[in-house]
Amino acid sequence: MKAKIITALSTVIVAAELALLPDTAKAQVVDLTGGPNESGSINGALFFASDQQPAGTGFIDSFLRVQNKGFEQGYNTDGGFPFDDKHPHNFQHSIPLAGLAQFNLNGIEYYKFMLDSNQNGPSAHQFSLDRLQLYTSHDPAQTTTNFSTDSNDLRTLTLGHLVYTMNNNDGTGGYVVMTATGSGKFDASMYVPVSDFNQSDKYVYLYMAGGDHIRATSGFEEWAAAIVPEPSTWTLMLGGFGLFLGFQRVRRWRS
Ligand SMILES: [Ca+2]
Ligand SMILES: [Ca+2]
Repeated sequence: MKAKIITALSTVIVAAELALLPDTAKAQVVDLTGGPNESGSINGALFFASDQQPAGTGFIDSFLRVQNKGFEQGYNTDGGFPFDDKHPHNFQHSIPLAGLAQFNLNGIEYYKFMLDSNQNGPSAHQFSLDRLQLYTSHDPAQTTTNFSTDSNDLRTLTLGHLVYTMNNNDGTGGYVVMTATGSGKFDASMYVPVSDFNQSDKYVYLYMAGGDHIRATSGFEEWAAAIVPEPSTWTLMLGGFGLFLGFQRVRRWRS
């Protein structure tokens, strides 16, 4: 009897482990629409549902804004606005690799990128992140619109070293679905292993597309990266701390 229970139990455990193994045969779909605790991974990148609200509309320090109806695509570059990426360059620009903050999750170092999506109407406030590629390059202003739908050639968007790809260029394969409400509210965060990035390159490009599985609607989708605070910010913070300590000392001396 006991042996039977153990056998049954180990079958369950193996089945659960198998369910966790990446299934290369079919598309990996990460569905984040179930609530703030949803997560999943595709090709080594981790995706989490988010309802983080940095500071309301207009306060997200975005490096890429993309907007169109139906299908939309874009990437960040200082060289122009090749696809559906939005003017001006304040919100669509290069990002230095050295400026990205690192996060350790289960012993692995990651860079973090956050997506604020905005959808309504037929999309029912959902967004499908259908294509995602990251590149590093020594040049902050590369441009190309030579974007092949040939799923065998992932390097046709020639922006430097390919760091990460979620799926094929034609949008088949893995994708992420998220609840996309509120401008100024992040809907998903993504962690990409630091070891994937070519550290001898200076800049990071992020290419995204949506609309393959759910029509792109409404306002723009915008991306921000978790960055290391600027030295001037640290100076201000430490300066403030110094003032506070000085103030405490004066108070103690007076009392
Ligand atoms: Ca949003
Ligand atoms: Ca939208």
